[in-house]
Amino acid sequence: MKFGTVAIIGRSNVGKSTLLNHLLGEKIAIVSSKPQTTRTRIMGLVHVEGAQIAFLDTPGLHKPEHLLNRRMVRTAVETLEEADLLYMLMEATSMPGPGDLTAIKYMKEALARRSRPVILVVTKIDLVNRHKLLPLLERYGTLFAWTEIVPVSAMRDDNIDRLLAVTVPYLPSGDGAYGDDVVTDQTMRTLAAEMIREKVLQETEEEVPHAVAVEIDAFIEEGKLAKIQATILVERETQKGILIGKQGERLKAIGTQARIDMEQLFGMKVFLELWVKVRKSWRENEQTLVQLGY
Ligand SMILES: Nc1nc2c(ncn2[C@@H]2O[C@H](COP(=O)(O)OP(=O)(O)OP(=O)(O)O)[C@@H](O)[C@H]2O)c(=O)[nH]1
Ligand SMILES: [Mg+2]
Repeated sequence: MKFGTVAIIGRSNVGKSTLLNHLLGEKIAIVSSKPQTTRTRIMGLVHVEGAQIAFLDTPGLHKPEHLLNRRMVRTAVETLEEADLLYMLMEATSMPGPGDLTAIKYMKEALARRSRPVILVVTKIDLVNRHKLLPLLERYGTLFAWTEIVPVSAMRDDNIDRLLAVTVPYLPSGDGAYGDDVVTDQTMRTLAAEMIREKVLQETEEEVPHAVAVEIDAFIEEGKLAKIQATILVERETQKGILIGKQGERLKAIGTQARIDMEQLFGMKVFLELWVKVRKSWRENEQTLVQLGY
């Protein structure tokens, strides 16, 4: 039996959370086209023949501007330090950029302290022609002595099984640390908050997505019904106005979409109430960040 932890790392937006969800076959990490979507470490457990693998999704490695972002990068680096095996993700849509090189720098620092196998996962191959992929893989190959290079498309579930098969031999021997029915370490409260935040990210632009956090005020289960009350925090009055929208339309759309997703994931009926509150500069406030689980 093999058991180990695999850190999924890389710059923002390369497809880390999408890969985690498709490795699991279940959506536990939120995804968006905006950078810095993931703010915490998210564990997803995969049980395969002869092995249990704890995948650890991480925030994208980026230049941090706020205390929140410094804590996000710290979370990613800590995960990088702890995991048994690393997946470094880079996109097939472009040659290596400054963000990728920064991610490699963090990785090398961690490996200097403790060497581990690193699999380069080249993501989003559905977006490029086959003949463009080869030179790209060659170029990525020169960046580091990767243990393996596996091109994938998480969105199309292309090569995900192969990635799993390639991974198992590099895991340490040992019994699985979790029960067969464990899928994630995320609580229902956290999943609910994240689903709301995902809809906010999809519905807003520019600085708004980054200035938003979601707090669950109440989560009451009554049989097959969950009554959830949540507050969306923003940093300014103008952002509050944008989130609420004309006659509350945008907030209503966010609530409806989040509720539909929650009902699907939780397998229960959901009654969701949302509020929007301004909390100035919450991204710089240590106490608020801890409270929010960042
Ligand atoms: N076409 C295509 N798009 C993908 C694929 N994987 C991810 N994406 C898209 O890439 C964007 C970023 O995906 P995420 O999974 O949120 O990326 P991430 O690396 O977790 O981003 P952060 O959490 O911000 O660091 C989203 O718009 C995804 O839909 C893929 O295999 N193919
Ligand atoms: Mg992510």
